[in-house]
Amino acid sequence: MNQTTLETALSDLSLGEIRYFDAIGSTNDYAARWAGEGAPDRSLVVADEQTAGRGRGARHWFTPPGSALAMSLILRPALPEEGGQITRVAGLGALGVCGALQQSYRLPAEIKWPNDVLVRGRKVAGVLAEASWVGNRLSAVILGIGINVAPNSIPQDDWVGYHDRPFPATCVEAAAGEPVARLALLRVVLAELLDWLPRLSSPEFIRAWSERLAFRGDWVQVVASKTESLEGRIVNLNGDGSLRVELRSGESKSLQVGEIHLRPIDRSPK
Ligand code: BT5
Repeated sequence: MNQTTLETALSDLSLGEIRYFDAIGSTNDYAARWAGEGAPDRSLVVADEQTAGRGRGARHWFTPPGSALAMSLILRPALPEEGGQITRVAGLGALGVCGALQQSYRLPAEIKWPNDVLVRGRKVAGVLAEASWVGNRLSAVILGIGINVAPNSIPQDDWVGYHDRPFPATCVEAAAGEPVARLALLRVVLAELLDWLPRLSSPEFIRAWSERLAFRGDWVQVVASKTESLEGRIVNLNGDGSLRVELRSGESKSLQVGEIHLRPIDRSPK
């Protein structure tokens, strides 16, 4: 992968500028800076390796060279920040990855709300949507996506970020059982995203996202912080992309994207 092969592979997509790096700290950090300097809408940052890849909060995202996809798409919102825009962009990223995995490899990809893509219960990709502000005006939303492609991209037990890894991980090659060309996969993911982008507020987008929800109808533990968690059953998505859960009391609660983690509750007989 290099600047030329990347530009050639993506030449039929309506993107802004494209910048490729052999190694970078975090593509999201670079994209936020570039957005502040006036990067055109739909500009893309891609790196072969990230040395400081980020998940939500203070978590790390593992991106060794030659085996993963790490990208950030700069989206210039047409509207000022309205409720749920960041949430929907995170959903857009997850839905784009799911669509591409289904279309290219017939993989049954699911979304662990809000931002993980799972295949058969293992995490294959993560999405990090972040707002970039100029003063109090939302200037861009940065859509970061990391996909494990080859086995090397799966974090091992001795990796620094392992201690808080709540989910077993996999990669596209292991799940599909065949070699995967990173650029071809990247192209399909971006084509899917760009296809949904104009319809982010439409009921069909919410429906498509909803249909991909992992653990729908299941009881999950919703972890909001170290000291705060509750149990609920996943009902559905609301129109703004927030997650509707039903609590044990029967009360319905809507969860917004933030520091929320879902953990399935295993109720199978031991
Ligand atoms: C995420 O956060 O899953 C969002 C990851 C977004 C990464 C992309 S790559 C391009 C762009 N630039 C960035 O700097 N970031 C974005 P979260 O739900 O907080 O999950 C993070 C947790 O996933 C970590 O604490 C680990 O437990 C685990 N993890 C880290 N790397 C992983 C990997 N490669 N595969 C599977 N799990 C991983």
